[in-house]
Amino acid sequence: MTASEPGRREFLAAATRAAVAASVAGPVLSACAGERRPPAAGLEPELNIYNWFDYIGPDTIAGFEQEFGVRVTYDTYESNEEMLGKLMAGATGYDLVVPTGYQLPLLRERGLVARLDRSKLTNWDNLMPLFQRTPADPGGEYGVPWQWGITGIAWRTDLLSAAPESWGAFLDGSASGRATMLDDGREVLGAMLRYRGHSLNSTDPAELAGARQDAIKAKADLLAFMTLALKGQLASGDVAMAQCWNGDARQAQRENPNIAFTLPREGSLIFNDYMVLLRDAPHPAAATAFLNYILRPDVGAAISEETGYGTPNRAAQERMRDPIPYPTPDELARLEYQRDLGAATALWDRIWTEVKAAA
Ligand code: SPD
Repeated sequence: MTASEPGRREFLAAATRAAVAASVAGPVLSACAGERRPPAAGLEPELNIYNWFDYIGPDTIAGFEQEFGVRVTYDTYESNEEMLGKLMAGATGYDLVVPTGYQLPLLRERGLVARLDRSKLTNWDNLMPLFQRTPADPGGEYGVPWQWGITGIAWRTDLLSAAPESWGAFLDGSASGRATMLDDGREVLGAMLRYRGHSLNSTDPAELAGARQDAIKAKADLLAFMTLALKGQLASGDVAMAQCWNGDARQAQRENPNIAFTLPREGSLIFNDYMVLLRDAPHPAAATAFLNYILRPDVGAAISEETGYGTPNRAAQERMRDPIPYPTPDELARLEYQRDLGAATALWDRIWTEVKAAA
């Protein structure tokens, strides 16, 4: 396997991130040039957010800064494990992070997240009832639903002769040397478990041994395990087929309409990501104001329009020109939420390390 150069999509994404960084690095200015707007009553002057890459609206941060007089520092990550590793390493200074649902109970157990002050989340009822109470957060007490999505296969209709309908496409040479899978053990081993008809949350050592074997076989034929860079590579045609999240596939489609997205017949995962307030958040009032802000219909719609993921916000969904439809009952029957793996996490981590190290 070889690493590959970032494509135009990454270049644009990097340029956008640089522009956001530049816009948030300076003082918050009011309409009168040079005048610093004071923070809204009771808010700290700063806010530190750590979110997934390419997972926010183009004006979400700037709009909040302008209205609330709070300067935002916005950093990004590529996997839940990267984010958790940083949190576990010690105080980060972050106020808000965006874990996937399966991590929420874990973060609670480890005392890393604060209970939300729902009395200040006056826009909470804009959420669809489905998202107000979820298995990951039954009381709706610890996280504001951010976006939902699914994992599937993004592929180039002009480069492959047929749609990849099975996870087996990564094992049968369908796009030899031009395929990528996510650089994420839960995703890769989860897909291989589904391929063999198992739960993507399996903790059975024999089932995991089969997934390990398939993942190593797939790896030998991949261009790379790739997450952030895959959209650009798909758009350029260096990658013809990729394990991909649906929203990222939509983003890539904007650059190249010859990109399609398929839910494999063996099924896959569906995720809800949540924005949570960290227990040691240095700016809890500004963070809570941000949580209420993203629950506004216009703000929620702009996030979903940009990211291509589903909004949990009913009022936002109603405003969208091209809303992402919730999975049909048939699709839902093939989709599974990830769960915390408990004691089996060590086994999964060992197997993923072995897959990454395999020749
Ligand atoms: N570009 C942001 C993608 C966010 C995906 N989060 C959920 C991953 C589930 N494994």
